[in-house]
Amino acid sequence: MRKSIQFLSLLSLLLILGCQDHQRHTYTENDINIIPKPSELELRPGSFTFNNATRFELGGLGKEEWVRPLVHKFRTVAGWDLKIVESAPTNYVKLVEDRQLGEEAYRLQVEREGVIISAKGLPGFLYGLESLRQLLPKEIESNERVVDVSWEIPNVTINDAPRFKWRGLMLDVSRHFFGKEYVKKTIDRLVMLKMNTLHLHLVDDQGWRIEIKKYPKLTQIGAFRVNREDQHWNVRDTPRSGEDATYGGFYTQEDIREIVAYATARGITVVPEIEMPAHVMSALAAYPELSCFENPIRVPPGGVWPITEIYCAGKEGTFEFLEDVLLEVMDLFPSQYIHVGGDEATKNNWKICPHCQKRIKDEGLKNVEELQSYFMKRIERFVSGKGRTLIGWDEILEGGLPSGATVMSWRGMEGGLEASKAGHDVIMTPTEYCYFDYYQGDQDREPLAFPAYVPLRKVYDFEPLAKGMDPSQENHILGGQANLWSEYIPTESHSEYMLFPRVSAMAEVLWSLREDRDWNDFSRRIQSAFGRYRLLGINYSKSAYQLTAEANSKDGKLNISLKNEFPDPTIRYSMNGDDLSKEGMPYTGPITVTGTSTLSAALFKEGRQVGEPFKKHFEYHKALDKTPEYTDLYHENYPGEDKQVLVNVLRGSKDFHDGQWQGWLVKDMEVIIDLKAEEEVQKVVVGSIENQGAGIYFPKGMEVWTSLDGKDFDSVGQIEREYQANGIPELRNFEMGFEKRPARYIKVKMKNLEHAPSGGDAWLFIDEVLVQ
Ligand code: TNX
Repeated sequence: MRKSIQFLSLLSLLLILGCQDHQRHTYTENDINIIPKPSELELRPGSFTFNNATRFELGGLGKEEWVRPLVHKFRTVAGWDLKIVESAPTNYVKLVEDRQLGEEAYRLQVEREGVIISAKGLPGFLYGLESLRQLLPKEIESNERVVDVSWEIPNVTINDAPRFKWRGLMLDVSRHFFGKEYVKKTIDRLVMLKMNTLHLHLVDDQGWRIEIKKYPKLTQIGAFRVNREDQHWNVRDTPRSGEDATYGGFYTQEDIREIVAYATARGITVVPEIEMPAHVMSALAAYPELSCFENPIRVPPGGVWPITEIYCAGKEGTFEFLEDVLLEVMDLFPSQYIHVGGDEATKNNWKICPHCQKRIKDEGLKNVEELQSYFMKRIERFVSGKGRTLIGWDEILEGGLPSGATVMSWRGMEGGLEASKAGHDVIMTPTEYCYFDYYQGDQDREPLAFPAYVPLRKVYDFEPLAKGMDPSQENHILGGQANLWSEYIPTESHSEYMLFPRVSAMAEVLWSLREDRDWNDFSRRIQSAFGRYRLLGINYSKSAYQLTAEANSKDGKLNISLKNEFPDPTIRYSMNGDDLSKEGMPYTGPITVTGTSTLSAALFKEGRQVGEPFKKHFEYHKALDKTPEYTDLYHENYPGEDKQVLVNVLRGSKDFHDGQWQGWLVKDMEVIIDLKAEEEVQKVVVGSIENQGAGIYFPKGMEVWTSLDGKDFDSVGQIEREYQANGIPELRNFEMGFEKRPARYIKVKMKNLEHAPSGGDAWLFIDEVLVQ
């Protein structure tokens, strides 16, 4: 009896195993979602399945820490304690040294017996392990036990190596400070994406973030500012006298050593940036003697523009200070490259400073541009004298580039083209593809950001080699980098939101072969990666799921087309607020909106709504498609997308570049609209935007007139409005109601504030004049 039970249970075990074997996956290329895409991948039939007897064989390489993260993951998700052993004849993950492979290359072979990763050393082994991790089911990223998952991976051979050797991310830890734990977390994520450079922007006006033993006030004073986090970056009140500077932080030298060691063990180089000669008000607040006129200044709590408080280029003391600082920095950072900024210096002080003028004379320089060049060349000599290589932003080209300098090209690709032609190395970081402080979705739906637009697709379209480069220039392009400036990014979760998923697109641009770049294929892989990011607790952005609308009006009717960046989107829409998942109609082509209504729409995947829904209200009115006549034409930079833009029913968004806005600088907006026939009118509504940080202000008044003949106009009302400080971009309607009256012509005037309270000329922006 007993025997037969045993026999039965053995039978059922075999059956279960047999079934499992049966249920084994048949994989296709579409099941492989590695980002960045490997340069060579062969998929073979069959698979390997991890179980609690799988062993790691390191072949005497002795680098247990390389595989520890994966061992740890299996302990978490499966409860296994996978062993590291001398030799595992079967059921193995083996690391095998292969001296023939390139510095960062690896080979990953998966067979029924196990996995073999070959590389020359670090970081190839890590990259192989990262690809292995991405072959595993996404649940491997879970931080709790998971059941019903078979840890099976397809049989593949991957031969992989990067296209570019500089695959960078810059974190601006000055405008907002991010602690060392976040930096280490970010390093882990860069390794996951096979990126290899972390550039830390350690110095800027709003905070000095690295302890320098010889100059303790840099962090005692320079690392803290008064707290104005409740105000828009560009309109923050300056510190009041006696007010404590409480907001900020810095890395001690111990912290820096910890970060650098952590990065080095993961194949990542940390490149420090010590800004000069501008973006250094934090240093001048601590040591005013380093400036031309030694004005006592405080660390500014927000944006400063233009930046006129800069280091004095005449005093020897400035150079002594900078050399001392750089010595400590070079001692902490083994990086070959030392970044010294060089951007955005307004040299007004240099023009009138006796020290600077003397320097200009003594050195036979022509002007302050050449003085900046002198400054950077002198620092370059110091840095290269210590065996390191200087990097600067592309402004270091102005007035003569220091020999031996590497250029980070940010104002487009031109700086990089010029520098590479002159035989200098270049890292490409043009704003329009690489600035992750810019919006990645609709400005009305996104958290406040720098007012420009770099969606996921745009990052993916980045190409570091410019057209027209010859092969020798191409060889000077070391790679590219994403820059996360942090003026608008106060928290870690917000930083993650701005980084992901755009940094994954950047990783692929910089690693994968140019001919493999395929948006449709990436779309599939990135959406699969979202599942991993979720399990990893990364606050990634879902903005790529947003719908964008394009509209045109014709013969008094609006046609709206809806789009999404990902291919073949399933979109449902409804008019007037119906529940999209129940009553939503499938979107098949442009929707005609014939009267006042609200359009809602959303993207659906496998029957479920993904991303935020899209919602727009269209208010029909009597001026639709009429032609406004302007007293003073709008500014040539802001004409709107066509002549009818003020009366096309389409409203502007907070993106004042979206084509729906017309702008007037200092001047008022005054238009006359001919309704083409006598109509009963009783209200005029005018849409405006305020973005004080960008110099755009609500009107200071409004007046409306009506007329029957276009000659005699009756004023029907007038409003005056006081200026109010306003920290955030805001849309607002200005309304004028009056007793119903017949009219054919409507005249509307919106008064420009003319002069911004902070100085400078004021913009007035209008998107629509509604006549009701
Ligand atoms: C320009 S890029 C800057 C930064 C700002 C950034 C905002 C560069 C060298 N300078 O100081 O943070 O724009 O996007």
